[in-house]
This record gives sequence, C-alpha cells and structure tokens, in this order.
Amino acid sequence: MQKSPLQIARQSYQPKMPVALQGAVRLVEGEKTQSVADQEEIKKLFPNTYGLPVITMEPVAESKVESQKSKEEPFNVGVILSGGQAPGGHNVISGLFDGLKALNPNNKLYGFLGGPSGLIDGKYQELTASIIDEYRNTGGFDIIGSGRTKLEETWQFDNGIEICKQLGIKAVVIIGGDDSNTNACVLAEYYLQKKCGIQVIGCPKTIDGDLKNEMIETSFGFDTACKTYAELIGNIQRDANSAKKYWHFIRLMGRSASHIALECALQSQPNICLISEEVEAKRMTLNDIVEEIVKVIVDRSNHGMNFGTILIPEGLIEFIPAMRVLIQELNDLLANNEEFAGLDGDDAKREYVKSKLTTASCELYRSLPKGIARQLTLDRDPHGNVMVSQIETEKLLIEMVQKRLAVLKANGEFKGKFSALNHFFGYEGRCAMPSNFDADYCYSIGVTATHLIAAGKTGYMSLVRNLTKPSSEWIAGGVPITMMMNMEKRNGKMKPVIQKALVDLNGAPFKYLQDHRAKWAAPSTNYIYPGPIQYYGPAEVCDQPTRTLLLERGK
Ligand code: FBP
Repeated sequence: MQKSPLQIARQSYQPKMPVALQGAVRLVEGEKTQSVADQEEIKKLFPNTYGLPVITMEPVAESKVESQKSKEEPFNVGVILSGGQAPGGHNVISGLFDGLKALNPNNKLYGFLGGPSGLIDGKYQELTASIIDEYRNTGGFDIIGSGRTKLEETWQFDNGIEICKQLGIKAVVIIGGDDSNTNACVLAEYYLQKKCGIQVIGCPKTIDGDLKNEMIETSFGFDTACKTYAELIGNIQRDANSAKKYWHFIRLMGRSASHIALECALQSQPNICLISEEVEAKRMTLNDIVEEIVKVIVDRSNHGMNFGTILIPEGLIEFIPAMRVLIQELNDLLANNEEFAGLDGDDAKREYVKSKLTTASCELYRSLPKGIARQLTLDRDPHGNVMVSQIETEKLLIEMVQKRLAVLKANGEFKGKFSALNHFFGYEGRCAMPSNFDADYCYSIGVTATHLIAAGKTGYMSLVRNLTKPSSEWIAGGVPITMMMNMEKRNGKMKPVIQKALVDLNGAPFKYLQDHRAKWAAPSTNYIYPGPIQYYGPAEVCDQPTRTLLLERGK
C-alpha cells in the first residue's frame, strides 16, 4: 500500500507515556465508590460491580520487574471498537498489544470485527505485530472495523462466552462512548454473575467530548477532531475576511453536547457560536435564535461587513425546549414501531405522525419545513436516539434568517446584502491522523487496560488523567464504570446509563466564550487562524491539549 511521507514518519513515532507505565506497575486501590445518582437502583442492578474502588497505578522498582514478568501466565484478550470513529483508536489497540506482549510474549490479542456484532457472531482476527505496525499512530478504525450493534440481550452475552472460551480469551476490551461503556458494564456484571471468568474493560472514546466526569478528563478523539475542524473554520474565516461576501453557517458534529462547537470557537473566535445547553437554559425558541443571529448580521452590515461565521452545534434542535418535547414524543412513538416502518411514502408517514402527536407538538411539527420534519422521523440509532447528524439545522437557520432579513429590508431596517453558505463538519475529523496528544493518550489508555486485565479487574474503565501536565506526569489507573451511572429514560423505559456530560454553563470554557463573544460578534475582525495539526516541532505547537481541557483545569 502506498503511503505519504507523513504516514511513513508517523509509523515510527513512539507515543510518550507516563512514568508510571514505563515499567512494571502496582495497582493501588482507593476508597469505595458510589454512582453519581440513583445509588439504590444502580446498586440493585449491579450487585457485583457496584462500589468498587478507584485504582491508581504506581511504578514498581526495577529489581522487581523481572520477577513479576516471569509470574505472568500467558492469556488472550479480545478487543472491540464500538460506535463512531475517533482519532486514536488504533493507538489504544497498539498500546494494548504492546502492553500484553511486554507482560508475556505469548499473550495474544484478538480483534472482533465490525464492532460488538463481531463478538456475537464470532467474527474475529488475531492481531499480530505486522498488522499492528501498519496501524500505529493512524486515524480510523479500519484495523478491525466498528459498528453500533447494542450488546444488551443475554443471548448475545452467552454467544460472547462461547467465542471467548473457544479462543481462550480472559478479557474483552470495549472501546466506545457512553452507551457502549454502559453496555460494557452490563456485560461485566453478567459475566460475574455467570462466574465464567471473563473480564470486561472499557475505554473512553468519542469525538463528542461528552464522556467525561470527575475522573475521566476527556474522551479520546476530541482533541484531534476539534483541531481539524478549527483549522477548517480558520481557513473559512480567512476566506470570508478576504472575499467579504459570505456568511458561513457551519454545523459541527457532537450529537447532543456542544463541546466541539465550543472548543472550535475558543480556537478560532467566530462571530457567533450557538451553545445548545444555553439555548435550553434560557428556554429560547427557534425565533429567538434567529433574532440573535439577525442582530449581529445587521450590525456588521451597517459597517459594511456583509460576511461572518456562525458555529452551530449538531444537537441544537433537540435543546430548543418545544423541539425537545416533539423529539421525545417521536422517539417514544417510533421506537420499534413496525406499523410506521411499514407505511408507504413520506406523506403517509407524515400523516401517521401528526395523528399521534400531542396538539402542541403537532403544531410545531407542521410549522417546520417538510424536509426538516422528515429528517426528524428518520431511523433511530440502535440506542433509540434521533440521528442528529442527519438534521440540517444550518439550512433551517439560513432559511429563517433570510426570511427575517427580507422583512427588515422591506421596512428599511436592513440595507446590506446577505449571501449564506452552509457547511457540516463531522466526518472530516473523525478519522484524522491523531494529534500527538491523542496518539500519546490513547496508547497509554491501551497499556493501562492491559494492567487492569492482568490484575483480574472487571467493570472498570481504563483511566489516564492529569492531562494538562506533560505526558510523563500523567496518572494511570481504573475507574469503576458504575461510578458514572444514573437512571435515564431510553426507548421509553428507565435504564442505567453513564451520565452524559453536557457543556457546563458555569464552567470556565463557556464563561470564556460568554466574556468574549460580544467582541467577536462586533463589526471588527478578531478571527484566529489555528492552522493544521503539527506533529513535529516545539511542544507549544505540537503537544497542546484542547482549550477546553486547559480552561477546565484552571490554565
Ligand atoms: P460516538 O458517540 O459513537 O463516538 O459517535 C459520535 C458521532 O460522530 C456523533 O458526533 C454523530 O452524531 C454520530 O457519531 C454520527 O453517527 P454515524 O457515524 O452513525 O453517522
């Protein structure tokens, strides 16, 4: 396979690791934990994995390393990539591989193919050194593929036991987001109840950045994805500032949470950045949002600036309170609804939906452009969520802003020009070559997972923290997944799930936006042009974590 010079150079990049992971480790157990909420229910559902202690890894003196190695019996591990791609997945797997081989060269790593379904259907491949070497420090999940099959039925878990027994697998590592790690925990609990001796370890993945909490400082992939989008936004801003004729409406992936939009705004300083969580807190309507945008457009136009940039988080629509009610009703209505699925054509589906909604939601549904209304009723993902990446909110906003400006123009209140272009950045960043931060972080997550497995742990997420410090000072360990759980309604039923982290309106990253956005919106130019991710050069250019992480840690 042909490679670019950068691909070739990155293949030999050796990820930087915390000192604690550079040799043999000792696991130190902290205090017992409890779930973030709904303690009684979670405890009842997870009798074996609830309340486990947080684990920290400490280095063992050199003299004890050899004796520890020789005690390790060989064992096999299976790994699954679950959900959307995120830069660094291959490095988690290479860290896992190197960690296993360092413990015992006879250890084997199997990759389950195509996501969780690989475990259920027994589709796997042994990952050898030559395969791993091809994928070191590369983006993508193509080493074994990913998928969104939900591991939740006992027959699936039992199939998993059979396959693991055939392959002599002692532990399964699930690399996924909040839903996949929730499933990892359910699986760990089930395997303990069955006493089948198979451990389950999770790893925190998602570009969305919403799998974070007191212990997990950031999910991997967020860093690279945001830097990739921020580069593109910066380039667009430079173009806008050169041509001076377009307003760019840029929707950014991130599903529900607005972390990606916020981080990109902190890196590039656009004229407007909408934050879904704020829209919800202020109980804003679609019209309120449009008015806010129009005000900035008119103001800049009055100073001859008929151009600008607006960042729109992917999940915005779900956070407009009336829309949220509508989407919830649609989620409940459409979950496993064969009658709806069997209807022929968009019109029949539209009529069916209208006949089932409450009056207020029905009115809102009818008021939306037909295309957007249809997008709201498209297939749900396997977790029952509306697929927000398919809802073209940026086009909806352009349409509404255009209408409003036409009214103002007719009244003589807008004298400028409005020409808008729409963009959606998501897939462009999910498989980018991992930044040094993600390459290092992910590799350490993989190595940490091997130590948790070797120590017989299950129901844990591999943990690497202290991330704003140089990588040598990062702290590795494990956090019980039950600690992050609460009860939420999914597919119409209450379920134990990992609590999603939305943008904290009292947090430092949002406060920074709040304090600076008037200046960024004003008829002046404050854009920042971040440029492409750099892999070689000074640490302040190449190894910086996200602005979100720095601000959250008081930097
Ligand atoms: P994960 O949460 O599985 O990591 O996926 C994140 C994401 O990229 C979201 O930002 C986006 O809404 C969604 O996946 C898109 O899903 P798909 O890959 O199925 O189009």
